[in-house]
Amino acid sequence: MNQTVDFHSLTKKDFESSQAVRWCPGCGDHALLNQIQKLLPTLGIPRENYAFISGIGCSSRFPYYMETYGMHSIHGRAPAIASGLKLARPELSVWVVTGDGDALAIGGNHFIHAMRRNIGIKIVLLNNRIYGLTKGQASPTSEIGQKTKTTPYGNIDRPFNPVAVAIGAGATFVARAVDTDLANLGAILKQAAVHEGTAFVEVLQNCNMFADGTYEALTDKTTRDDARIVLEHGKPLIFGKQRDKGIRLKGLGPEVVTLGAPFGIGLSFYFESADRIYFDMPLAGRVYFHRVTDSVQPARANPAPQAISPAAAPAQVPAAAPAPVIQALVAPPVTQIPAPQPAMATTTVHGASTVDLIRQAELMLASNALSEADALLGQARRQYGDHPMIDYNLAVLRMRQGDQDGSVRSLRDAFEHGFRDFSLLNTSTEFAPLKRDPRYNALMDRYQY
Ligand SMILES: Cc1ncc(C[n+]2csc(CCOP(=O)(O)OP(=O)(O)O)c2C)c(N)n1
Ligand code: SF4
Ligand SMILES: [Mg+2]
Repeated sequence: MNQTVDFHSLTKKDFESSQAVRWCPGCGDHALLNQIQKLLPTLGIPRENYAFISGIGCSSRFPYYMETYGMHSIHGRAPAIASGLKLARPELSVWVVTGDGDALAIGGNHFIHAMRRNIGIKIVLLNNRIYGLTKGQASPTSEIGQKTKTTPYGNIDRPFNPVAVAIGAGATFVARAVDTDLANLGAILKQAAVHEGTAFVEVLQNCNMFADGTYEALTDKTTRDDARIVLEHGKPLIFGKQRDKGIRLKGLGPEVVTLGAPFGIGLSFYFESADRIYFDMPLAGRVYFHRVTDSVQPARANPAPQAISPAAAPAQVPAAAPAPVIQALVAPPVTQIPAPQPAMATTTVHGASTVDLIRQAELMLASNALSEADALLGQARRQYGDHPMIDYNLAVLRMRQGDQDGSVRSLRDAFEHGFRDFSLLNTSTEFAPLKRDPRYNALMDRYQY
């Protein structure tokens, strides 16, 4: 590193190394590099107190490009090295930059313990759902059905959700950002930097060489507003291009509703403490809600469970709410689905992956477009064969069609093909009549234990 510069006068340029940046043009990694180089001079930390540690991968080339101390270390082991450094020199700002392969495959064990120990390192995971450096093999975050060099007929493994893994491992700060939304990425990185414990930031990053467009629905102007919820402190969960979508509780599970629509009751949640509340949308219309610590304030329900119009909703933001802090961005899978208009099914299905077909079918179910859902599930079945989520959604569809026998059959197929999401069954109201059917209980007895 060059000579020490007075940290009061540091600029972005002071963090740019002399190394030529060798990522492909258009790679999402550039965005992170830029945002970090912009952020560090604003933190009031001397440059020699920063260290960037990485493993192996395209993303792990990061330390070369930073004019700070750092180490391009061994595959998957960056958290171990960073932990050692942070323990020996707690005054340092120690960052790990890693990839989905580096952090979650070979380095999975180190990653979870770094969260658990909470010693104050900052971990940024560039998740491109692929091994980029080694030219396109499936990673632990590759999607079901994703075609890669190692999965030429489509990936059959369910992907990790890195944020859920981090929460499960006891992380005290988690966030998710998209590489193309620079303002949001920058704001999240700043929050991570000032967080006292270990902070985890997943960056949804496009690899334009080997998994191009994997987050297209999140980044495309025409779909992104309906596909993302930006969690802002003290603000109601409204999203969508028309700002007309919200989240409400259905039974014990949250669901997406259209504000003011006949079936839309309105918002059920406000964020009291965004850094402790996490939403995910692994499949369309289904949202999991987690509290990360016991100290989180209870989510506040809407005063009256009645339809509210989009125009009325902002009035419910507490007047004295602190300045909004963009904390986390939700979630890739749902975003890959176009808005639930039956007409779109025919235009968007062509060439869609099986997982997209299933998600579109779930959206159709959510808007009660039963014949469209049936067609999509049929197409998914022809394309993929047996898949537990095809069966599960067929079971829902059959219930909606009043075909209880068909629903039981589909549910049995779902179990046969590996479906084990019992919490989903327990909380779903779809199967309420079926739960009194002895065949349902027999299935639960057989597969639950
Ligand atoms: C011990 C070891 N095993 C395997 C490899 C080969 N290898 C290099 S990078 C990589 C995966 C990197 O994927 P990811 O972390 O997602 O980084 P990306 O290139 O996508 O940014 C693998 C398997 C290695 N270098 N060392
Ligand atoms: S191969 Fe993919 S991840 Fe690697 S530099 Fe190129 S675009 Fe980025
Ligand atoms: Mg990768």
